[in-house]
Amino acid sequence: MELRRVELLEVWVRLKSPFETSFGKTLERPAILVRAEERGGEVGWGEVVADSGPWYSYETNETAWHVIRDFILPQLKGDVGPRGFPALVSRIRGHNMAKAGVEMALWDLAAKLEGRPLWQYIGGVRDRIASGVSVGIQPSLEDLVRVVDSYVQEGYQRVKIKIRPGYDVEPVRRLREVLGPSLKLQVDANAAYTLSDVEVFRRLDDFGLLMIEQPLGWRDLVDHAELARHIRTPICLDESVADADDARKAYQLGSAMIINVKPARVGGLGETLRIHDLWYRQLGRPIWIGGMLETGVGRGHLVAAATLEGVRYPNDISASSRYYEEDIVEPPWELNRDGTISAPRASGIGAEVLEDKVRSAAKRAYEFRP
Ligand code: OSB
Ligand code: MG
Repeated sequence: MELRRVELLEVWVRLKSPFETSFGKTLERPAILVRAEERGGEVGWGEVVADSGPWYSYETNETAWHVIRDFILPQLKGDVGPRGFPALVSRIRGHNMAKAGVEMALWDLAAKLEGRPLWQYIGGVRDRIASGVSVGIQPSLEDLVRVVDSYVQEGYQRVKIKIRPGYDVEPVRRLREVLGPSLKLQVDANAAYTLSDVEVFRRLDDFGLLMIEQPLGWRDLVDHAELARHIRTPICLDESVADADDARKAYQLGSAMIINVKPARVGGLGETLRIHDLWYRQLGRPIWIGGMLETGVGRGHLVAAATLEGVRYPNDISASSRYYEEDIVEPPWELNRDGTISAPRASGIGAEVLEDKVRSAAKRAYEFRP
């Protein structure tokens, strides 16, 4: 397809409640929305999830704005599509969130041009996805129990809690005591531990967790493989897997049984599909889809990814209302009573962006004409 213009619109969105992890606390986050319009006037949307500081990864909204404006957009001349996009930007090392935001706008656009929901366009196999919730570090264990219980009442199929040194075994023990052994529970350390903490993970083995997400270094594969030899709970990698090649190495080393695939972290839906092909189709191991507190735009892409066959655990894809007072799409993403989110019937990501609202709220904008 031939593009007429591509716009970047940066909005800041405020969370309903602060989201605290081992690397910091988020109250408000930048979202760079990518609006790609082709010659016939059809429009696709993507979202860049890079935060304002380089804490989860080295990318920030500033680095993403720079890399997209100065290096990615100039490549979008002539006939471009989502499948050919990775080759256009392959000279750019890293900056996967910047690439993903643009790539996903092209996927939404390509699916819309064919009049098909994005999830069907990428080969998804289910029309509802299992929804879990990721719960930040809480001021007290009482707060944690109250917050987790309210999400369980809403119907979320599993709970992930953030942990960090000093806030790990006790929160898990408390949740098991109060909410029982059948709650699907897992923890995410966001790389806050080292191999010298193996005893913490041995103790967590007693609580029947589904998995432990990214316990060790953000780029590490070797130490995770060593840790896996000392504990029973499966290890799930998040930060350490930036592409399908990392996934292959994680398999060869024995670093993980499961991968939390975040389309933004791996550079988009194309690389998501490659990881899925390798990890699930070839190696027979499960994935699930993680989030980065996306607005309704990025969430649409997450929902599409979660319809892939190899997604075998509930996802970090919650309803719009879990994050924001008001979303920037219509309809907002809603949780069904059975703890699922329905994959849309409408074409593309299946939700309309509230464009007037986005334009009037935008802190900055940039327009590229190929
Ligand atoms: O590690 O999965 C993570 C949010 C921001 C940065 C990192 C992570 C998270 C989450 C939230 O856990 C998942 C969601 O979008 O609900
Ligand atoms: Mg994580």
